[in-house]
Amino acid sequence: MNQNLYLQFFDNFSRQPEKVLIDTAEGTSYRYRDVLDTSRRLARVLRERGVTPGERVVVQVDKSPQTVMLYLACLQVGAVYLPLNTAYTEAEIEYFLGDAEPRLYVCRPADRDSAERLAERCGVAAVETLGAAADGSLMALAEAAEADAEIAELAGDDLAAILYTSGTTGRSKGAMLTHANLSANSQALAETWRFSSDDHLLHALPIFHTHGLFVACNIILTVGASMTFLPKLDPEQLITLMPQATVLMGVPTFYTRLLASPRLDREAVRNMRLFVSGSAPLLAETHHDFFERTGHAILERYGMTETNMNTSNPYDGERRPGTVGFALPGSEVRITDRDSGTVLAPGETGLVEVRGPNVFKGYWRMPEKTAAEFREDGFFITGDLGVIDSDGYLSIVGRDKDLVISGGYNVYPKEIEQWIDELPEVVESAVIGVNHPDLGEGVTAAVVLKPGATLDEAQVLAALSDKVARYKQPKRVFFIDSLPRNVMGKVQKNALRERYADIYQAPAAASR
Ligand code: MCA
Ligand code: AMP
Repeated sequence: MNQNLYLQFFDNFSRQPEKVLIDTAEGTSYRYRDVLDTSRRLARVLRERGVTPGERVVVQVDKSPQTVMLYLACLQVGAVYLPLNTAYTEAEIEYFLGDAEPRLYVCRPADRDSAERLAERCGVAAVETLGAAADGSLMALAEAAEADAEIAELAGDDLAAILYTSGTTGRSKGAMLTHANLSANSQALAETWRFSSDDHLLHALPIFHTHGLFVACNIILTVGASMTFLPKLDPEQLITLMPQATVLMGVPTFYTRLLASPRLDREAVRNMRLFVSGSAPLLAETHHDFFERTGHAILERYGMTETNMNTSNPYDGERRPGTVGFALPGSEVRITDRDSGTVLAPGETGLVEVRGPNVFKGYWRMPEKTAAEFREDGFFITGDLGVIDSDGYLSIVGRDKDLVISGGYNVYPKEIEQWIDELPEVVESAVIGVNHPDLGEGVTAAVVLKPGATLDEAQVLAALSDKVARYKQPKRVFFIDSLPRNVMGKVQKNALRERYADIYQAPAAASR
């Protein structure tokens, strides 16, 4: 049987062709039949460009309904969809192109020249462009192409997507997600969160990561619902649109910014049935404040690029602030001892490990890294620290991995430290996440200079500007005489976090 994820969505296109699938704040709407037609034309273009099953299509474009059509076309022809954060710099993209060896690279129209340069350097055969206003060479080709209805025959284990996640050491790793992974997870979520074709989602997340693409779009496509695509978070716009919607998905910053608006009240949310939060810890305080103001208990869930979604608070039943709920249907979660690997009892804190059809196939061309993160019995070691209480609720209490999560985006300190350490004036540096009222954690650097060297904050930031995406760059840089170390010589990042704990709390410093 053909296990292509595309087939999980396909019935909705024939069942309800006239229904709107995606609309925009500007008033443009795309019915199921429009999306099907354009995605089939794009499928033809992909095939004409020589994209065959298993080949990668790298996509770094602004959010638009056409991006979803391209994603569907990739699924249809069996290509591996590889979205990239639009904030990535040329230096970052070059690595991804070289590592993934895509057949086609789709970029923003304004990036065409640099994309062609990069493609040539990395041996990528074809470059096309796609703009947020449905402009660019790809859509022009699609308009001229015949619709292609052939659906690639695939096994569940075949790759649907690769998403790069940075690592605690060295190079970024491409997480290989299969058709079966994405299919199982969107079905489990649709069931757990009681999605139906009557739902209308407010979609203000980016669509180059798991949250906005697989959690949000795949659920909508699975149940035949609809969504409003918004280019980015604008809390006032969300509040204005809530009366026409039923569900919102966001990172915690969505909810703190919504709460900052006096317009958020019970009347504004009267038509909404569900608010979901994930990608970073939601403060219990935010959960309580939101409940006070709206009468809605935000439903917090926990996931990872490698595993899709693992756990969720219940739809019916108590949504406990500060917890991420229970394993999704078909998935398992356990807590193990960090050193011995033995399974721990409820109430004991240890490593969070997960197993299930949602868990990825491995890292692209990195079998050893993949093997190192799985137990022999198939559990994946997430690198998060957690505890399961006596009622079965999981809480994420920390991270074993050195990771900062800023506004829902992951930043691996090592990557930033390496660039700072390359500066001739610098002896060493440590990058940490410090409590930030808007972003949860603010990327912060502590830098030790060579004796007699001079360097200021602006110079460090300028040196990073073309190296790493803006959201990864420190919000503040501090200079210190030496980094605090334990007896083993390991940098004590906790001590640094304490030292700088208040820097983003003062109103002036909190500004971005
Ligand atoms: C933007 N900026 C940021 C961030 N976003 N800085 C640090 N962290 C961020 N997250 C910077 C920009 O570079 C810019 O800097 C300035 O802030 C304003 O940019 P703007 O685009 O206007 O930002 P914004 O609209 O205020 O965005 C903040 C945001 C956004 C709404 C929190 O980052 C966002 O939508 N985050 C969601 C991320 C996400 O989808 N994560 C899911 C990953 P300057 O002005 O200096 O140039 S998937 C995942 O984690 C797993 C699987 C899971 O469980 O979901
Ligand atoms: P990513 O690698 O971008 O997919 O980010 C995954 C990481 O985000 C997880 O390993 C967790 O550390 C974190 N995360 C996601 N959801 C939550 C949540 N609800 N609470 C705490 N941490 C979360």
